[in-house]
Amino acid sequence: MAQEVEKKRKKGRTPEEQSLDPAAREMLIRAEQLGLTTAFSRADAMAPCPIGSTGSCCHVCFMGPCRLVKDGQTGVCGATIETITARNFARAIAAGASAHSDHGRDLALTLLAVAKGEAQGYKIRDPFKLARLAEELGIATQGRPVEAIALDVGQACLDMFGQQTGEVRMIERAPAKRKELWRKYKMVPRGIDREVVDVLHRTHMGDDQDPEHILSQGMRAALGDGWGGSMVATDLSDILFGTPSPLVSKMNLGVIKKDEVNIIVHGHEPTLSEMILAATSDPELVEYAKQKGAKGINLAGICCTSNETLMRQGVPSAGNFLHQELAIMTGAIEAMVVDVQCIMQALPDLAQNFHTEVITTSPKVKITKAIHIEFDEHHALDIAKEIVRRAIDNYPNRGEFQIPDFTSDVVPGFSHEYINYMLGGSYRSSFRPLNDAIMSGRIRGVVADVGCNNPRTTQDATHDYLVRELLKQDVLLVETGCGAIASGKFGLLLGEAAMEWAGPGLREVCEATGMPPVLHMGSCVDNTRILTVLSQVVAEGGLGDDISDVPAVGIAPEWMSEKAISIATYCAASGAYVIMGVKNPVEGSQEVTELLSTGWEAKVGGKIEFVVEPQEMVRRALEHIDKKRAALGLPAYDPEKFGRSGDWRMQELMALGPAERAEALYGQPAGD
Ligand code: BF8
Repeated sequence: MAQEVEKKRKKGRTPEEQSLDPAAREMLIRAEQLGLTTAFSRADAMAPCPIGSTGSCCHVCFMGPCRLVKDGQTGVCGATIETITARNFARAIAAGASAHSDHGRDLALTLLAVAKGEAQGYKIRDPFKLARLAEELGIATQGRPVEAIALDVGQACLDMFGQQTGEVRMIERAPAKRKELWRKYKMVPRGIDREVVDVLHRTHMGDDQDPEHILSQGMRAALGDGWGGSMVATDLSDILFGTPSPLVSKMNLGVIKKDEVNIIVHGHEPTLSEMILAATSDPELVEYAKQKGAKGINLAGICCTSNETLMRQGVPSAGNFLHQELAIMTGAIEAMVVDVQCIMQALPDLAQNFHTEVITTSPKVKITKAIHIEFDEHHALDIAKEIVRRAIDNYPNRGEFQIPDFTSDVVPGFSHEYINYMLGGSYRSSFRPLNDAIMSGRIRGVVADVGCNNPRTTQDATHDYLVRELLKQDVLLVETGCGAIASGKFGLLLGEAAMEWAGPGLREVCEATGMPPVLHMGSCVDNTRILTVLSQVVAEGGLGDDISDVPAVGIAPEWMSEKAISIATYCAASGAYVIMGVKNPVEGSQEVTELLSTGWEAKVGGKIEFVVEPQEMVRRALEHIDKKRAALGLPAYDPEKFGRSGDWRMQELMALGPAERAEALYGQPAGD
């Protein structure tokens, strides 16, 4: 069999080259044995378009598309390579910001429906967060029923999308200096939708043709995502489904159960998946599953839907973006229920080889050959039950299956509220201990490892490399999206990772607080939690007076989506240094490449650089962190200075004989 597989593999990579994950490798071998394609094999078979991939193809009008391949060449209208690459990049920001922000809008509509008593099965799980947000938005809370506050908050959030003038309210969370800078450059979003429309307008044929000017509006639209749509999504999800705090769960394809009805929720919005979760524990449906010969109903997630249900309810994660086909490939999935974003069109065709039903649910997303059961929050629980019943009915149709026996324990659930509480305790919750640890050099700096998988790289390999190397350098890691799932699959979202990987100073902090050295902060919309943490760290004092002063870096090493471009842009516009892997989408223009890096750094203090080599990503991240430490007048990072306390120290001491131990502890041998 192995030889046959080898013969079939014409020029593609081996499973070891395609993924770092042993569960994925097992499924990739199965795919070859069954003669099925995956995103991995399709990526191997199809080289990226050499013109489009560098941002050099202009298709904003129908005199073209114009493909610029020679120095000095222009499009039919005279558009230069600089204008074309900048326009393409800005349009990607607009699309990414739209996807994130629409997610936020749907949650505002759900909150309004809940407030009016029209959303079946939902309730407000975090009324305290609702009250805090209400106060922030200038909405009265004293003596008012929760529903009345929710109605006003939902409406205020919804209004931010269609607002035409003024400033999106959430930017008030940013440090004062940052807001001044945004105001100076007219970059404060006036309304979430408005800035996206502005990008689409000005990149239409014959409008804005100055790359710097186009990209400046790109930043404005992205800020409308990060400090607008996505921030609304995070806050309202917490209010409706609970603000995360640490819990224990499992990750990887081994969470699929051989003797239960397996349902995978995949996509992004928690509104549907939370109801499916409720339906899977309905006693009648559990009994129905047993009648069909299953031991129960097992729910697992993929992609950011997984992050949403994992962070709040501990629902196990079957994996990240590139696991969606591999989960179906097990042959043990009765239903894959999807909503929006990051859903491969290949799923329904692949599912035809098994008994799996792919069920689309969003009014915005239909896929040919998938079953469409449209979701509506007014009848959410009934629809969720219908879907679960359908999956149970499908259980007897299951044929031969193969579930990789790989899972890892994980501890996710680090909302910014919990990090605040964890560091300071309930009586003095604050970011002071984190600031102190960074200022003393115990923690060298912070890196956010975020973003997707991309089949053009080895799945998870760069995420994994970065995390381990940066931990060794006493860098605290925060993670979201598919990057967090990559770390989870390799056992890095656990306190034990500090003992194994963290440098001496970081290990001391982890031992003292009990926190893991890699904090899973949620889905991609929850990158806003990172913005909030950075703003609160600045407010706490000692690490400068703007986000751009903090020794912190964002890295999206395996990115692939337009949402990743929007996130990178709002982080840079907020003052962060962002490294993106895989490839440079504006490679066609050196000028625009520099504009995004040195140009933006001079203007807003943050920048985007495209770096393919993982070692170079680490080098640049550390260099930036050390540069920011020096600018703040903090002591230079010195790994020798810390690590002389805590469990690690205890282990060292216990390994010594009694006399040496006494000498190490008290400076003199016992009995002297
Ligand atoms: O929003 S990290 S592959 S799942 S785009 Fe998609 Fe990328 Fe995963 Fe979540 Ni984010």
